[in-house]
Amino acid sequence: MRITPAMLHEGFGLVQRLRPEHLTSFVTAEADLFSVWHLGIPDVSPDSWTLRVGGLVTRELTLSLDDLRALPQTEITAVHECAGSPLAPTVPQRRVGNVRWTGVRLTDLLGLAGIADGAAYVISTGVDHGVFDGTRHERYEKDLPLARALDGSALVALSVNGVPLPVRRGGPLRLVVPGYYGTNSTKWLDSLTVSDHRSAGAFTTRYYMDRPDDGSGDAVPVWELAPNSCLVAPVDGTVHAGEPVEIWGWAWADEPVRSVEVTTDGGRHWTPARVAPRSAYGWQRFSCPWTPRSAGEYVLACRATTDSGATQPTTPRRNRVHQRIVFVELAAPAGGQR
Ligand SMILES: Nc1nc2c(c(=O)[nH]1)N[C@H]1C(S)=C(S)[C@@H](COP(=O)(O)O)O[C@H]1N2
Ligand SMILES: [Mo]
Repeated sequence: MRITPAMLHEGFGLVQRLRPEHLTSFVTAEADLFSVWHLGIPDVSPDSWTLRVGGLVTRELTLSLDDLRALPQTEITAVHECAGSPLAPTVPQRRVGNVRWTGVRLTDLLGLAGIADGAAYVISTGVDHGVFDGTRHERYEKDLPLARALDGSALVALSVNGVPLPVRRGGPLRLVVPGYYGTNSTKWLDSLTVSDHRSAGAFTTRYYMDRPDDGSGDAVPVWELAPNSCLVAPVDGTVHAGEPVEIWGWAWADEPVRSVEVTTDGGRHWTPARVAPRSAYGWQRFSCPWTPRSAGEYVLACRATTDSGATQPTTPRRNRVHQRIVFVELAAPAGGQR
C-alpha cells in the first residue's frame, strides 16, 4: 500500500485487498492484511519515539524504542479482525487475517511500573488525530480491563511477521490485544495509563459500544472476538459433480473454537467438520469432505461454536454466518465434448 497525501490528512480509510476466502495460508502476509484508520495515517518519526506508562502506577516510565527492544521479546500468533464500521456495527465486513506479532508483554511493562491500588483498566493512546464522523478528535484512545492486560497475551508490538512494523501498520509501536477486535489494538502507541475507570474518549463511549436492538440493557464494549468463520475452498464455479472436494476454511473467537459445522444446502442440514486444535490465539483450520452428486447451485456455509457454546447468528450481526454459492457442473467426458 502506498501512503498518499490524502490518507495523511483525511479521516476514516481502509485497504482490503483480499476477501477472507482468498487467505489460503495459516499466516497472512502483511501485504495481504487489511488496514483500517479513523483519523488518517500520522506522519511519525520513529527515531525520537517514546512510550509513557503512567496513571495508577508506583513508578512512571518513559521508554524509547531501544529500551523496549532491550526487554524480553515475545511472539504470538493471533487473529486480527476488524469489528466493522462503528457507524454500522451489525454489518459484517469480514476484514480478517492471522499474523505473528512480536514485542514486549504488556504485563511485563506494567510489572516494571508497578500497579497501584484501585487499578481496573489500561487506557492506550495513539498519536493520530483528525476528523471522524464530523468531529475532530485529538487522539485515538482505547481501553481494556486490567485482568486482560495482565494475562500475558497482550503485547506492545514492534514487529509483524518478523519485520519491524511499517508506519501504515501502526509502527513504530502498537498495542496488540489477542482475542479482542482490532479496534482495541491501538496503533502509533505513545501512552499507557492505568486507571480506575474506563476511557471517556469517543472511541470507547460513542463508538465501539454494542447496544441491544430493543433498547433494553446496557451497551457492551466491543472487546472479545465473537465466534466467526469463513470458507476458503471450494471457490466458485470449479466444482464438478462426482468429484470429491474438500470444503475448508478458518474459524476463530476469543475462546477456542470447539466445533465447526458445514452446510451445502443453505442450512437445512449441517455436518460436523474436522477442526484443528487452537495454538495461541491463531485461527483454526476446519475441513469437511464433500462429493456433489448432481449439477446445480449449492449454498455453502460454515458455523463455528466455542468451548462455552457461543455460536454464529443468522441475523444481521458482524459475525453472521457467511454463505457462498458454488456452481456444480457435469464433468466433460474424457476426450469428448459437453
Ligand atoms: N491509533 C489508531 N489505532 C487503531 C485505529 C486507528 O484508527 N488509530 N484503528 C483500529 C481499528 S478499527 C482496527 S480494525 C485496527 C486495524 O489495524 P491494521 O490497520 O493494522 O489492520 O487498528 C485499530 N487501531
Ligand atoms: Mo476496525
